[in-house]
Amino acid sequence: MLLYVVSLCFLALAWAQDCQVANIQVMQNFDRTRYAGNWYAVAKKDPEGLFLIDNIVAQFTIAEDGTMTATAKGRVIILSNWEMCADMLATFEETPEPAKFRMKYWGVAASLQSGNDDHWVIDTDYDNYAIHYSCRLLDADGTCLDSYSFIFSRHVTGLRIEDQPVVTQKKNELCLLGKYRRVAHNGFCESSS
Ligand code: RTL
Repeated sequence: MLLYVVSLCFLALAWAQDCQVANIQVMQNFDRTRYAGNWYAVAKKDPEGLFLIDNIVAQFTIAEDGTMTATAKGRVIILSNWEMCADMLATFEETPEPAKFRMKYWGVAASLQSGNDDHWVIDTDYDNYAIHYSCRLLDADGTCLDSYSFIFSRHVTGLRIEDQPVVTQKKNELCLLGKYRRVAHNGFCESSS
């Protein structure tokens, strides 16, 4: 009997997790003014290709007219062995859902990557943690073929113990549990700021 109940629970969990991008729950009543300010990336799931490596700090700004922009820094390696601190800029376009944006981004140096990605805020308490998600490529079955995601903290030291369970749960809901790597902060990008 117990075994039956346990297997039913697992089945229910598997059902709940269909990994369809269209079914991903984002932050309800997202308040961008509370989201503004500095966020340290403490963990990330990488997309295909070149990406920010570590020392990643994002700063979001809300203008008087409500538009959101951001800057980001992070260590990158370009041309296969040239290490530098990437200085990035971004503008955000709204969508009908307040926590879902389109992000146009580019590097201050022209040699850096530019692009246009989804920028979804999955969950945040505004004061400690935020979970970001971006799917770059949708598969024919509605799941994501190429995604990246950041776990942001207001604290460079990482997530508070009490925020870890909810972050783990959200990673799981994104079907990305086990795919994140810790993001180190050792001051690499601080001299150029
Ligand atoms: C995040 C939020 C804040 C603004 C920006 C972001 C993403 C930056 C990316 C940069 C990639 C740079 C590369 C450079 C090497 O050429 C989501 C942190 C701009 C994705 C790969």
